[in-house]
Amino acid sequence: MIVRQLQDILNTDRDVQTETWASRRLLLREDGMGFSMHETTIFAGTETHIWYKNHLEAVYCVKGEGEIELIPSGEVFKITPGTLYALDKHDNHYLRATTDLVLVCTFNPALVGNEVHDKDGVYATPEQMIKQTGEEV
Ligand code: 9YT
Repeated sequence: MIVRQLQDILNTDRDVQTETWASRRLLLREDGMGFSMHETTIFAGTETHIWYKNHLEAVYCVKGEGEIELIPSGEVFKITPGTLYALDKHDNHYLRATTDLVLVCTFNPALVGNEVHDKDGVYATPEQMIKQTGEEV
């Protein structure tokens, strides 16, 4: 059984920071669950372009306010506490935070470690990540 506290992973390799978000990776591929689970804060006033071509992601909002705009349709969905969205079609989108947005995010396949978006908003595949870090598949 795995029991972990958010405070135990802050400021470790599982605490990944970018200009627009901080992602605390509570479960990763090495934990063997078949998915990863993160607590992610999207910083107030930011816009992030995201396109998970290699992953499915489900997101549950626990705090804050924001929106998603789908590309290219321009359809907008509000995000408030209690909202779940699932990118079941690898949906290309902008994520905007009006206030700090606290989200619980799950990824299938599980993230390997310190994935960040490339210029197109994509995370590398587990195989590409493992090649970069030299870890076993
Ligand atoms: C909602 C979303 O995808 N935000 C970007 C960060 C990502 N959730 C992560 O790596 O935790």
